[in-house]
Amino acid sequence: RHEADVVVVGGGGMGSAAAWRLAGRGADVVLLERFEAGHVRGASHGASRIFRLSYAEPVYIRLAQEAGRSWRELEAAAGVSLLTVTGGVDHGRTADLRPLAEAVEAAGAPGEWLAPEEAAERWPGLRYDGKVLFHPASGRLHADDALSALQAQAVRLGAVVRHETPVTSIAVRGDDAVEVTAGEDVYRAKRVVVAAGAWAEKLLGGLLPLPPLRVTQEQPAYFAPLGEVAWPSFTHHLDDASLKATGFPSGVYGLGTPGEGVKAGFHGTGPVIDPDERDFRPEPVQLRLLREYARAWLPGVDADAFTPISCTYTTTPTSDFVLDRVGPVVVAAGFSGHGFKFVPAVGRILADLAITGERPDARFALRRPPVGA
Ligand code: PYC
Repeated sequence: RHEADVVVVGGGGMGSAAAWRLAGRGADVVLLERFEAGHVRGASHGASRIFRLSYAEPVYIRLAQEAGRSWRELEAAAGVSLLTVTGGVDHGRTADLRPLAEAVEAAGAPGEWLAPEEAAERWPGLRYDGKVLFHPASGRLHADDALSALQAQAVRLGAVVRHETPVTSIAVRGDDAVEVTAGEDVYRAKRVVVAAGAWAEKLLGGLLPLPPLRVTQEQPAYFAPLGEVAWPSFTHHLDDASLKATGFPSGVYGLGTPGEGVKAGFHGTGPVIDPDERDFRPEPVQLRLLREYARAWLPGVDADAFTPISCTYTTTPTSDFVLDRVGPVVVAAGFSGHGFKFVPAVGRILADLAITGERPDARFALRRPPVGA
């Protein structure tokens, strides 16, 4: 039997950031992660993630702005480089990018329209067919290094991090009492923070009113670059009309990743899976479409030279995150494939929820039964 102020379940980005922020605020924290350090079974592994402030919704812009500052704080504490500003672009001839541009401008974030020729001169690895929205503050996060830094800093501040420790049950014993069982061990704490990624429903389904969470296996790839050119992070908005014309299943994102190649992927189109029954096998239809995409839109890569990547998305119906608390149980779930950039800001929110109960924007609330139901 073990005692702690807070047990964090899940050692991906969100759980690790929660442990860092909680330990920094003086809490006695134990972080339990079911797999080994550096595993690739979740959604926080790999060499790159997009960092961007470019959201149409102010709440996400503010959260990304906070995260940007916190990434720098973590870099300074850990003495590592995690966020590289490369600039980023949104493009797509048929997409209406004006709401995005307006939201970014209203939030005081930098942004600029470029003609397609101008964009092609700056970043010849991409092809453009319309006006391009340029975001100078966007860039690349090193996900693996970020995870190591978060856990190391949490430990430096007094947290205990245990890998290969799968949690089998969570039992609420009172408003300030919860028992977390991992094999033979029972951890008794005032709070539990559950940031279990694809396993959220399995661990919390009976305890909390989670929205439907769709767990998918996604299939991006690293493509071999053809030359030494600069790469922005990019979002190519292929809307319904252009989808019909091209056969591509959705919007495409990507970014240059030194040492690995140019990462590109369709956003949230993979098959629904059980995270305990994944085959990790490259998905041939998605890979074929991705190569066709690269051939058509990424003149800076060899479309036939690529390394497949496998990861999971856990997606809510609105793609909004769930960050909330019921009794002693704090939940972080449903990052819907766009969460990593926000990791340290989410860590702060989870620490607030656990320590003071302060809730973030109502957009992140759990579904609650209607009054009278
Ligand atoms: O945040 O832009 C993003 C993103 C796209 C796909 C994965 N993350």
